[in-house]
Amino acid sequence: FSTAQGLRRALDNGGLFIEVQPRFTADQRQLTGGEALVRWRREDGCLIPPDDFVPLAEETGLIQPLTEFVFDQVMPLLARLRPGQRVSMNFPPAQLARHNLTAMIAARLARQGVPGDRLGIELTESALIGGPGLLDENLRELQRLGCAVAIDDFGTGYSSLSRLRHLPIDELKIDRVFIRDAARDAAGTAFLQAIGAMANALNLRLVAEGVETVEELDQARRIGCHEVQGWLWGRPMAPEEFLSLCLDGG
Ligand code: G
Ligand code: G
Ligand code: MN
Ligand code: NA
Repeated sequence: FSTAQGLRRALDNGGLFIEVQPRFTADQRQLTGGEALVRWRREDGCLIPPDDFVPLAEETGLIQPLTEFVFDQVMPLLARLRPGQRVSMNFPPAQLARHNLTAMIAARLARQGVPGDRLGIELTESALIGGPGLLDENLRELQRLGCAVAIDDFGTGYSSLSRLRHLPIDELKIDRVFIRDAARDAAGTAFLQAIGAMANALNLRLVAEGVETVEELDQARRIGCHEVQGWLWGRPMAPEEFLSLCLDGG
């Protein structure tokens, strides 16, 4: 089973790797970039999903080396993207509320010789619980670097609307349960429409997550989602495969 010790060994011995799931414009299906997703291949061969070990990493202090590992994998990809494309990373709130975060990211971008707009930052809505602080400050600085800041899994995390309104963010990624429900019944459709209206009012880009069917794609388009991510158009894949999609122009 998965232990902190096992995860630490994986960090040292190459047991972790990333996949990248592509993102597309909702209307033209043009590739806009992707999302980096970490995976753990345990020594017994089991593939452990991040939902199982990211919380373990957060509890044991391994989240910082894990985040560094993902940076090490993602940064070289950025240099190989087409202009306008970006790869986003997932951050637990605590990792975004660290001192010197922006300086560290700026230095990594400079080392690759790429502009900040190639990197996306995803944070879960639970980050919005609590008052403004270092997190907000960091997000504002990251935006100044050109990084796009997204709220991930939107709709599941009890965020306060007033926080949402004042936070420095660029986009909402609608959790896949709302995309699924919208294609299912009228109440689900109404709910998704409300999310779309709110995002419009707040001037936020909308990304639909977990789009698996044409019906779900239609719903996402109908409420004005700019971008789409999901199995219908692209599963998480090896970074090299993702890069070849990028160069094809998607
Ligand atoms: O495919 P999927 O099972 O990869 O991802 C499940 C969850 O794990 C998502 O909520 C995602 O935010 C989280 N996750 C995936 N990769 C990372 C990562 O590199 N860092 C962190 N902190 N979370 C990740
Ligand atoms: O929480 P976050 O959005 O970062 O996690 C993305 C998760 O959603 C990853 O586990 C990814 O593998 C998964 N995912 C991506 N597209 C789809 C999809 O179309 N259907 C389902 N069921 N999961 C998806
Ligand atoms: Mn995400
Ligand atoms: Na999400």
